[in-house]
Amino acid sequence: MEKFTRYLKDAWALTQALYAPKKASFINVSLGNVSGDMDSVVCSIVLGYYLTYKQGFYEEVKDEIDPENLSEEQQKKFFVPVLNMNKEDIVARSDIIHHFELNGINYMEIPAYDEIDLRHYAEQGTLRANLVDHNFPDCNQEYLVEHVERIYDHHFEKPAEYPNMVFKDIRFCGSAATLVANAMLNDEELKSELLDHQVAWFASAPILIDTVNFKEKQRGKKWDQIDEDVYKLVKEIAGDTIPEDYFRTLYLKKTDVQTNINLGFRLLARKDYKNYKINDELLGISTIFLDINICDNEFGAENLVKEFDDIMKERNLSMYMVLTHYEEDHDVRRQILAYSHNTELVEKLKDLFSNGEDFSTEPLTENKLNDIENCYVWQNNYTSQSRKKIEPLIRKHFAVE
Ligand SMILES: [Mn+2]
Repeated sequence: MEKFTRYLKDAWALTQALYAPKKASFINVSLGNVSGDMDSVVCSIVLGYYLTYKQGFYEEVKDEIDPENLSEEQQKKFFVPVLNMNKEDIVARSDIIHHFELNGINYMEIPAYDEIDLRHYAEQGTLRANLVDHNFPDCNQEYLVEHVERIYDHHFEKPAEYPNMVFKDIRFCGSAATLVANAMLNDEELKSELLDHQVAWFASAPILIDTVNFKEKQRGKKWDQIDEDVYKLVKEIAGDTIPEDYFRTLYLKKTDVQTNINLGFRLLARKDYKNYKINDELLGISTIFLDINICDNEFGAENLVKEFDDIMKERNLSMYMVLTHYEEDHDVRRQILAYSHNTELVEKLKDLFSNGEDFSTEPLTENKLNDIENCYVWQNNYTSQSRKKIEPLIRKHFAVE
């Protein structure tokens, strides 16, 4: 059996036999960020695979795995990939599902955050966490801090104390997959063994997506030289395995209007979502690939607000926002929605988006969501304003009294 396939099979067998029923005497996890995008999902798997072989798990366990009889020492050498989302939410990621299917990976057999009680293992002191595609745990996962052992990330580094850190590679580039593939490519001992054509193809998807297919205009802003260098090598190994025009295929899977409508707003809200702690308030932001007017027409304003309330309750939010990203006349367009039960908080957001000099917004008066109490929707004419750019502006706005 191919090394990668064997690793995935064993990760699922161990999850069912040991990790999920809290029977493991030790667990190493490889965890992406809570947005659960292609980069995070692919990297948690590829990093887990790499570390498991790197730490010599398969030098000891040569024959078929027998979970019940794995010693603690052996368990310490296995790194289980964990999708940082609830299992049922994976179906919302149409691009990831497509990529998994083409690679022959059954996503239902990749462990998810709600299937393994990491908090339990943290309390027992038998957990080690390897973070990829983020360098600080989500605000609902801060209990992980003292258990973090490795970080591979391409975001701005948050200053933090990690008492058990053994390795980190944090630097600006397009995707965490670049850094994980780079680690494998630089591993003289294992590279030719582990980075076969399937793994190379599997790891290539986030690099393509996050560099926007190496869009020249974004060089130095969204991606860097290392992405280009690593991708060249990865592509050489993957060869013809990578389908023609794969970036476009994945992009369409992610953004196709009908596919997104079919998911329904409940899944859309959870498909590309992040939490932020602003002062003492929790803000949740969903990025969706649909015009908010289409949401209004397809799902109805009343139902949408019910979904806002649901996700706010589920994630303990005091503010909720939706950022849309869609195409019209071959141009990207964006809208902002802000909602809260707390009038004071939502007015503060309204003040920022309506009057802040960093925004060029117009209220979407014809959208029914705008008639709902404490709910505001704007067309945003600055199309570069992603969640990553808006979040610090909100933080700054809330810092001044
Ligand atoms: Mn990333």
